[in-house]
Amino acid sequence: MKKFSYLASAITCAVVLASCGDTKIDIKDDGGNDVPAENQQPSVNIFAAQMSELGYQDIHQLSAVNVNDIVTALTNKGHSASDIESAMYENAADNFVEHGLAMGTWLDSGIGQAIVLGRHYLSAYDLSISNCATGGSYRVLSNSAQRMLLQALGNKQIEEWQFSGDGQTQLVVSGSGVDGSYDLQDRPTAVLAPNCITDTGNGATVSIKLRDLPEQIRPANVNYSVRLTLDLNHSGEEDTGDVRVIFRDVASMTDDIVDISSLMSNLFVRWTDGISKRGNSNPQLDTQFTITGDTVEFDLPQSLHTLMEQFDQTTPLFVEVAADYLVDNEPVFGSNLASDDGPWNWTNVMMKHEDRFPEQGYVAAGDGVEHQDAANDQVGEAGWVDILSVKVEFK
Ligand SMILES: [Ca+2]
Ligand SMILES: [Ca+2]
Repeated sequence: MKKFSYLASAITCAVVLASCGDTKIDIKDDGGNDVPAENQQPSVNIFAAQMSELGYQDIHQLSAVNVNDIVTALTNKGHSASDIESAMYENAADNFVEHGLAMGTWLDSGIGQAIVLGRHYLSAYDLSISNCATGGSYRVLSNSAQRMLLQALGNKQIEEWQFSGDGQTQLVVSGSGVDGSYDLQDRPTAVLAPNCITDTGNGATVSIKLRDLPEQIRPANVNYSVRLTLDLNHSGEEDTGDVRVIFRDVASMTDDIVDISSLMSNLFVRWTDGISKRGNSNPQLDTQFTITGDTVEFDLPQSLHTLMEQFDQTTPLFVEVAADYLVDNEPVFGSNLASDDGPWNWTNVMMKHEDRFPEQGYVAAGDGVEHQDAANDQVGEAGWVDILSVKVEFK
């Protein structure tokens, strides 16, 4: 059973979703919602104390063997695996970039491998099979310019990787499962590929019930979006290793009226901390969804992306729904009825109507739990954005 290991240090990262030019997509995250929860571990310094007791002084000098010694000693003293994990992380260095390694997506195109370096996490991908990727995320326990101690999120194994190269344009990695010579990429397209493993058989559906999902919208007048953010690495913030699913209208300069069921849903993968990349540069990252009444249900199989293998009932998540209205009034249109909720009966139309669940931070997904959100607690008047419930069901 995993536990939540929230960062003790709040890192406010302004998250900007890259605009891609071909659409009016303009979904700007406010970093203010991303403050990590308080670290709740009971014994912050147990790792450091044990380290010292065993004669180790500097976490940056520890090897994987040293760390395993310390973990074994703590286990023998009766500390739980989750406490040790928290304590270990608490002691980990917060200096990934300070050692001169550029964050971002690194690619060894010769052997088909990519590494996405974030502030506290990295994801490693095998791209040797064309049009798909396998991989996993690691927590950075300690690092220096030449070496890094990592813990795999999946099997919790601790690994020690060595680095050489200038760390800005070139990175040579050894001692890892992804040894190679990497170049820093301008664009992260390499990792925007579906999971090579398609028969995992697992995955989840996420149902988001709104007070009044409109039947039709006019995309020229509103940016409408439903966003699901999964903290797959349990860091308590949005960073490398996380994904986001966005259901949104595709802009059009025309005055077209479109059915809500014609909107798009895509998986977005981080190419480094702070920046999300539109996932649908690979159409295989389009996510399936179903509209039933006022509910949007996303189908999220693990085959969608290798990072989705981390999605389970302990995964922290939040949902945001927004209707950013660009005009100050809009009469009833299309198949909508005057009695439906809509801009024709709001006092203030031209604003960003918005709701979030939970109101702050994250909630653990659960399995089959219908998380309730208050009605009418949205910013603005739009029932279109008012979340009533969120439910995750694993298959
Ligand atoms: Ca995270
Ligand atoms: Ca609500």
